[in-house]
Amino acid sequence: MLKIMHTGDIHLDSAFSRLDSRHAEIRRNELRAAFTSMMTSAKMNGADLMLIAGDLFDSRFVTRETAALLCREFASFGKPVFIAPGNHDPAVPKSFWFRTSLPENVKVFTEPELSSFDLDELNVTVYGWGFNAPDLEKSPLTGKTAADRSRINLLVCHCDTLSRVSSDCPVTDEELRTFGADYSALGHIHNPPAASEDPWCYSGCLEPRGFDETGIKGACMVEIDKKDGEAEVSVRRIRFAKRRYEKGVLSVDGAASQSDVRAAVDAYVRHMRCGEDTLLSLTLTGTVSSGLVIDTEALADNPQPLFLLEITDRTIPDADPDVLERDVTLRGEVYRQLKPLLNSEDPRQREVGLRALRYAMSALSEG
Ligand SMILES: [Mn+2]
Repeated sequence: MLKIMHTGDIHLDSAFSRLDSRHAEIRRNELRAAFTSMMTSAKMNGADLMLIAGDLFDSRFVTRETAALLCREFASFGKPVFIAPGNHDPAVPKSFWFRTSLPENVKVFTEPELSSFDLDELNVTVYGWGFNAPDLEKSPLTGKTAADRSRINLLVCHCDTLSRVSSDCPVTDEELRTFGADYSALGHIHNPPAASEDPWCYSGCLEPRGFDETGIKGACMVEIDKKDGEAEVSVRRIRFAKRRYEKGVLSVDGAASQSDVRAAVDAYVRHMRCGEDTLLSLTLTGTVSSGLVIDTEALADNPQPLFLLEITDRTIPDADPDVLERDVTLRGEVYRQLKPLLNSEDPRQREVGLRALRYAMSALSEG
């Protein structure tokens, strides 16, 4: 039984620039901690080797701290580690891959053509390639097949199987099938598609970095049993991410005050069992009292028990257009002035109109 830890898209040293400096600093440390947890798990689970399918780093700039951490962790793992650089960390001249002396057990695919390493004591051949520029337009797998079917053949690479015109190494399912690896460890797609019967898989990112990477993230523990040329492969996903990003839509229909909205948000957070590991982006919808201006910043400030809360207000003020149209007071006049905006084809213009109407109704209701 061969055990493999398959990871990728770790994006170490990401800036997390959408967060404020305090949260960004926490997240940068957590990203390194997720990497360390993954390495510890590989050791504890008795992995025979590790495949890192690209984008280990977010860019070509690697901090000294991170470089030291990698060397330490890889050396302590002690088993073979294969790395296939991706579009974020290509093996360009003077990059980390050529500047750093990595422990002996680490092998890096620095060429954009298919090559391989043999591990005779495991009867394994590891195939792969690496980006040597930010773009890789041609599939290195075209017309290739794994040479010796009596061995366990593995492939590790950063590629895009979802688009045939990708500049991030387009590879087709057919090419993977024809190549015939017993397992292909892929990187690039951060939200991996649902598991299929095919012997290849995207690990997904190790730690999510934005609201486009929702759900639980981690790496794959792969087990391969090969007898008489037939491989049995099982893939288990393990969570290593310290945090999760979630998106939600909450109707606050009928809310008349900021405290009504706050109560609804609190109830939602409890109901969804979101805790301190969660960064939540919540969109408020529904029809609310026409004088209510929801203070989204106040709601997002100190968002216990969440790590971070972002609120988008998409509610509609409860104002009857027919009544306002005939209203001879200032309220009616404001409405008639804002009507072109409120009925605009452009959703941005409509939003401006709605917001203006809310502020006006709020001001007028307070006399
Ligand atoms: Mn990536």
